[in-house]
Amino acid sequence: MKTVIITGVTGQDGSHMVDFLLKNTDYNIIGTVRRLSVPNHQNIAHIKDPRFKLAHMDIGDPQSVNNTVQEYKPDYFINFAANSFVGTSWEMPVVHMQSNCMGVLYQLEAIRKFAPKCKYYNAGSSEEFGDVAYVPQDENHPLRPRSPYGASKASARQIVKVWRESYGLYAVQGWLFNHEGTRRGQEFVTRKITKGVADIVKSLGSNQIPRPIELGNLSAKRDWSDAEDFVEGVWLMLNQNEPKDYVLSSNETHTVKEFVELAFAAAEIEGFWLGESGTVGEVFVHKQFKYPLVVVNPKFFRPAEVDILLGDSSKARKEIGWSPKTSFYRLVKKMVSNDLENSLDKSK
Ligand code: F7E
Repeated sequence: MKTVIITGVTGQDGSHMVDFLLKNTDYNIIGTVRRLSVPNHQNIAHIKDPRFKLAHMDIGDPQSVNNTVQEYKPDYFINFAANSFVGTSWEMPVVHMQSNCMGVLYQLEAIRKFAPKCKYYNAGSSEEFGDVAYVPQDENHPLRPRSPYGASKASARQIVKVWRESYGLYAVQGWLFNHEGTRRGQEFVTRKITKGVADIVKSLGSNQIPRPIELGNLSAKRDWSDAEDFVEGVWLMLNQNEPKDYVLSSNETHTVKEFVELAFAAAEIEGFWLGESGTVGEVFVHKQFKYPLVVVNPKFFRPAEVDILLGDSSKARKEIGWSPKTSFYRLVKKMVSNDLENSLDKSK
């Protein structure tokens, strides 16, 4: 029986990867978690399959990484653990570089020494493309990161490449464009909006004036997909004849503003925009009651923004047979419905 190690298993991508592998393979899965005084296992609480086990490992500690790889001698190692929030990477650049880049180096060294046949995947990001040179971005786009987070992922990419070419390891790093879902952390803009919409529905239902959602740059354009579709793409990337890096994306781009409009529409709330577009005075207002539903707070602006991301995943579609199944519209609807259900549950 083959063994897969997955880091970041309590997060969105790691937990979906466990679900995917339990459903589609008969492999044993070791999900690594670092010790926390208050662990958050919400995303894996539903998993009862005995093939899934947790092990303690800290990606910042090379000794613990070595021990884990030595003990389990995995056939696959999927690294989803990261400091993944771009916004805080300016506040804590060192920790981003340490976990997102040095962490990868420790893992590759452990694999080289103790499990050289192991297939390795590191989560790369469209943030590596940064202030883009052309649209849409494909595998040939230069690395031009705009954030410490993007720089850490671009550096990790070089390490993966060097270890692959120097030691013949099967090591890949896909460029994953934004991917979201019901397990998305609440600081990311999509979940912040869908959770905010659910809170507003609840307030309106109890005749209270709703608290508006405070956002930053409404004009940013992102290529959003469903995280559940992406874990399948990662698995396909890990199972080619030759190790190759691919872009995974929906090949559509939408503004944060469009996400807001669709999310309110999914909750059957009608609103309209007031104020000059692209300014801090811009506000989304309830059509009937005129309450502000979304306002701009400059606190959420970033020191340097990636204005547009739009992927071209045609190579992955052609060569590994991957394509996303969930449309942008369905993704927004699914996230809003989930947050509406959660907020109804809590009010019972
Ligand atoms: O921001 C704008 C913000 O934080 C998306 C991570 O998974 O995808 C993700 O990174 C856009 C940006 O994701 C708010 O300025 C406006 O332009 O949801 P986000 P991200 O930075 O694109 C990539 C591919 C990764 O690899 C990352 O790990 O939305 N925006 N207002 C806001 N963003 C946030 N978070 N909060 C706001 O209030």
